[in-house]
Amino acid sequence: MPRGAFIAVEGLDRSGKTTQVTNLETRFQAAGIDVKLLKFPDRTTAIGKMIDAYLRSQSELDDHAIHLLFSANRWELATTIERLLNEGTIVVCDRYAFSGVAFSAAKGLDLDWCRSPDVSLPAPDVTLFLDISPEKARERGGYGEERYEKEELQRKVRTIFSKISGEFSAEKWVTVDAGRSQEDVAADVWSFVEGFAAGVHSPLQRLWT
Ligand code: FDM
Repeated sequence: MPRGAFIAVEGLDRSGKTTQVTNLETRFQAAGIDVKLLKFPDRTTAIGKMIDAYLRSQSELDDHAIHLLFSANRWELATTIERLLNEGTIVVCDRYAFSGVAFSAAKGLDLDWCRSPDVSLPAPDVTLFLDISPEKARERGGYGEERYEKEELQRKVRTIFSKISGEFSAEKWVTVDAGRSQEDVAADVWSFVEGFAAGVHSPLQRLWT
C-alpha cells in the first residue's frame, strides 16, 4: 500500500494560504481521500502557547530561543505526521520548517544555524509556496497586528524563501503566484497536488536532505 503524501503549503502574509489549505482539504475529502490538515505553529500545545504569547507581543524571547520553540513545536507532531502518512493519510501542513528558517533568518540569524534543529524531521514530498508582492499584500488591506506582520520583515522573508526555493527541484518546490483570484490560485494548487491523491511509493525523506 502506498503511503500518504506530505504536502507543505508556505506563503507570505496575505497570500491567502489558509483559504487555499482549507480548500485543498475539502477537495481531497470530496475525492474520498483521508486527509489531515495541520498548522504550524500549533498554538494549542504548551510550547505553542509560548509561541502564541510571543507572536502577540505578550512576552519577549531571544531570537534563538523562539526559533528553537518553533522547531520543538514541529517535533511534538513529528511522530503523528509519520504515523498518519504510513496509514495512507495525506498530511497537508499550513506552514512548516521553511517558514521557520525564512522568518528567523530574516531577523538576522545564520541560515545554517536555523536549519539545524529541524534536521531529520519528516520532509514534505512537495512544498507549495504562495508568493505575493508586498504591493499586492498592501492592496489586500495590509498586514495584521502580530509581531512579524511588518512590510520590511515580509520583504526579507520573501527574499529568503526565494533563496531556499533554489535548493529544490521544480517537483519538490512549486512557487504559485498568489496575487491572482482565489479561484485561479486554487486551480493551480490543485493541478500541482492532484497527482498525490493516489499516494506515494517512495520512502519518506528527512530534512534537510
Ligand atoms: N513562523 C512560523 C516562524 O517564525 N517560524 C516558524 O517555524 C513558523 C511555523 O509565525 F509570522 C511565523 C510566521 C508567521 C507566524 O504564523 C505565525 P501564522 O501562519 O500567521 O499563524
